[in-house]
Amino acid sequence: MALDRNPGPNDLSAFWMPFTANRQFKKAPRMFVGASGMYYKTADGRDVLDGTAGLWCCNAGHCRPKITEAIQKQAAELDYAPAFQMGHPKAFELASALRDMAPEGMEHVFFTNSGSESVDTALKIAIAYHRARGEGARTRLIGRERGYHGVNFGGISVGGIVNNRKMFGTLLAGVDHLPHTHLPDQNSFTRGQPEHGAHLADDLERIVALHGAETIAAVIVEPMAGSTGVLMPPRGYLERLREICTKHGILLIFDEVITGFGRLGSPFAADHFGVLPDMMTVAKGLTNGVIPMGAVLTTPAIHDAFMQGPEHVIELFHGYTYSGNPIASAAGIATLQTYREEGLFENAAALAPYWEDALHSLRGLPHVIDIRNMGLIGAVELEPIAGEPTKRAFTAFLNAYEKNLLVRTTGDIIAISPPLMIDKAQIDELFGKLSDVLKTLD
Ligand code: PXG
Repeated sequence: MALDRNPGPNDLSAFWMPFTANRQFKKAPRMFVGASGMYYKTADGRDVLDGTAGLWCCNAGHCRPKITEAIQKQAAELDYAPAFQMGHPKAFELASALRDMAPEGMEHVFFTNSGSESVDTALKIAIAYHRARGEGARTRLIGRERGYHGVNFGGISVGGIVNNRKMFGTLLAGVDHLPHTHLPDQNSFTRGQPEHGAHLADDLERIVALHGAETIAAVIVEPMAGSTGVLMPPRGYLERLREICTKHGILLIFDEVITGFGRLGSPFAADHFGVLPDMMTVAKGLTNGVIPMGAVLTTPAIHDAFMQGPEHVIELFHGYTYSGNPIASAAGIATLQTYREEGLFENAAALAPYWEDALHSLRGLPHVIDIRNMGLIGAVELEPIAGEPTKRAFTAFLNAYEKNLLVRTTGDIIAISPPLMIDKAQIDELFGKLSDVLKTLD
C-alpha cells in the first residue's frame, strides 16, 4: 500500500532549512508566496519591501517579464543538454555576453551552479594552472579573516567566519589568512571607502616571507566583504594586494558573488575600484537569482595554459552536470539584457548619494555604533546586548518584517541591499521603516 506522503499545510518538519534558526522559524513561520518588482507578498497577504534583493541576488527585482518568458520558452524548447562533450547555443551566447560585460582581461567563462561552486572551481583552476606551467609547488591558498566564500570545503578553508568553519574538521591544508580590514576605532561612520587600513594588505608580504612565494597559488578576497557584515576595502588596499600578487606571481581572485552585476553602481567591483584580478567568481545576479547559476571568469593566460597536449584529451578535469544548463543560460541572457535595457547599474550609481544620505540619517538612533555604505549597500552595526550577541539585530529583523520590510542580519549588523530598480520614494520607505524599528529596539 502506498504511503500517504501529503504533509498537509502545517507540516514543516521535513525541510531542514539552510542557515536558519529552524526551531524558531517553525514556531512562527515567515512565508513568502509571491513577488513582483520591489515587493514580496506574504502568506498573510502583506506586501513586504525587499531590502535585500532576496539574498543579494535579485538585482533586477522580482518576476521580471523578460526573464520569466526566457525561462518558459527555453523549458519548452531544449530543457537539458549534456554538459560534457556536447554543447548548446545559449551557454556560448551567455559566456560571450558575460565576457563583454566583464572588466578587461576576463575573457573566458567556466559555468557552475552557485557561488560556492564558483569559488571551489576558481581555487582548483589556480592550483592546476600553476602545475600546467611547471610550477606544481604553488598549492597554497590565501584567504582573509572574516571572508565569506560559500560553504564548500575550499570556500570555508579560505573563508574566515568562525561559525562556518569550526564544526567541520581540519579543512584544506596549506591555507593562510590575511587580517580582516575592520578598524572601527578609526573608520566608524565612514561614507564609502575608509581612509585607514591599506597597510593591512602588506601582511601578504609577511605570508610570502613565511611560506615562500613559490608555494603560493592564489589570494582570494571579496573586494567588498558582504556576508561578514559589509566591510568596505580601505583606500589603496586592493591596489596594494594587486601589486604584491603581481610581484610574486600569485594569482588574485576577486570573489564578486555579491559585488557583481551592479551592486556598487558599476558592472563589477573590479570596475568600481579600477583593480583587475586574474579570476573572478560570480553567481547570484548572473541569473537575477531566479535559476541557480554561477561562473568563474579568467584571463587568456590562465585559460591558454590548459590548451596544450593532444586535442582529443580533456584539458580540465572539472565540471558539473548542470554547468551551462540551458534554462539557466536563457535566464542569464535575459537578465543581462534586462540590466542593460533598463539601465539598472546606472540607476544604482545615480541613487548611491541619495541612498548614502538616507542611510547615514540613522546615526544617533539607539544602539547604532557604526554605519557603512557603498553603491546600493548599507550596513548598520548595533551594539550587542551584553552576553547575548546577535539577539538585538535578530529582533530588529523580526520587527522590520512585521513592519513589511525585509532586511538581513549577520551578527549584530543589519545589511541592506535592495534590487537596483529601487527609486527615491522606496528608499524613503525603507529607511523610514528601519528608523521606526531602531527607535523601538530595547
Ligand atoms: N562568495 C561570496 C562573496 C558570497 O557572498 C558565496 C560565495 C556563496 O554563494 P552560494 O551561491 O553558494 O550561496 C556568497 C554567498 C548574506 C548572504 O546575507 C550572503 C551569501 C549567501 C546568503 C546570504 O550575507 N553569499
